[in-house]
Amino acid sequence: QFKNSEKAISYRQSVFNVMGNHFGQIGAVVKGEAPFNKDEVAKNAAIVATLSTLPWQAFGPGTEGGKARADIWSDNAKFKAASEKMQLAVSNLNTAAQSGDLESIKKAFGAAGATCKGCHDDFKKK
Ligand code: ASC
Repeated sequence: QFKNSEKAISYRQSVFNVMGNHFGQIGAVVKGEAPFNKDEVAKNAAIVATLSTLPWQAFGPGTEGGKARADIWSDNAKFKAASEKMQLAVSNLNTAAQSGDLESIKKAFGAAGATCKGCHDDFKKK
């Protein structure tokens, strides 16, 4: 799928970048910095949920580099578990967003953000 490690790194960084943008748009609503528009939040959550499935294929053998820590490859089961936790949390956020209930969205957003941070703490270089 990727011609070389640079392509894989660029792919996964691009996905995380776009994911962070749309997750951040929901965050602004959750923090009261932007008005709550149900349709916008639902759209952003669906984008995040779809994107959350993509980066993992770009962490294959021989694609070390970027801000990825070596633990991703040396403790791949732990990385995979963390990625699955994030995908589940983001899927729950999407469910809440489609319901349009702001309190549920806030809760699910906090839970999803914690899985982003957890994985960064363990697997991302500072
Ligand atoms: C974001 C973003 C992250 C997470 C993380 C949550 O908006 O880009 O990586 O939230 O900061 O703690």
